[in-house]
Amino acid sequence: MYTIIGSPRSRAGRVYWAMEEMGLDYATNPLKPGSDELRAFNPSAKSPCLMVDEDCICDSVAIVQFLADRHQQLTHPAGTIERALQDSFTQFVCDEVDGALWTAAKHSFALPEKVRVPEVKSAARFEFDRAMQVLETRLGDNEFLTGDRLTVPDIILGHCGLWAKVAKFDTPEGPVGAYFNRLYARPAFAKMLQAGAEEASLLP
Ligand SMILES: N[C@@H](CCC(=O)N[C@@H](CS)C(=O)NCC(=O)O)C(=O)O
Repeated sequence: MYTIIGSPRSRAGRVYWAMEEMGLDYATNPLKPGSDELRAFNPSAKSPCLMVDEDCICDSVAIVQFLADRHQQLTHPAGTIERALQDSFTQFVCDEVDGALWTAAKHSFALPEKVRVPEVKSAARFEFDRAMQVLETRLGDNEFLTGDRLTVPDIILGHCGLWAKVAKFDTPEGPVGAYFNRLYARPAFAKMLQAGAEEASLLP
């Protein structure tokens, strides 16, 4: 019923992780970002996409929130204040955390070399550090972003934390570091990492 299109070592990892958290069955098709095969599913040739029978959904946040709504897990119900606060966290993570990491990635390798502006990367680090400070304030004493249970923005942010490690961005210690460690300790997160490691071992 579900096929994840995209490598677990891309933003598709968020979908793998969410599927594992929810105990859902899925098939995989780890197409490469930018490939013509992926463009057949998403005109932007970006991953992830999710096939739901014959329908194709693009964008990691849309996919994870769709799964959460459909299976009534990892989310507060639509139309509640709790859900509005949850969505506010999701937007914060996309704008300020993913945005900073993606800007650095685009100007490191994702854009064609001739249009890259390497100086932009220091601004991206500045934005990331500032977002981590805001995160510390917004997280407060909560175990997860919206309180005591994992919801969609935790998945998106936890994946960004992993991405930050790989990109050698510093994540703070203290409450934010402890929060990320709680996410990394989850068995479903480990399953996502395992899928990525298995895929890497298959590469030529
Ligand atoms: N907002 C999208 C971003 C998707 C995206 O940029 N994916 C990257 C891989 S992590 C990609 O496919 N990049 C290829 C490109 O930019 O050409 C999402 O969260 O799914």
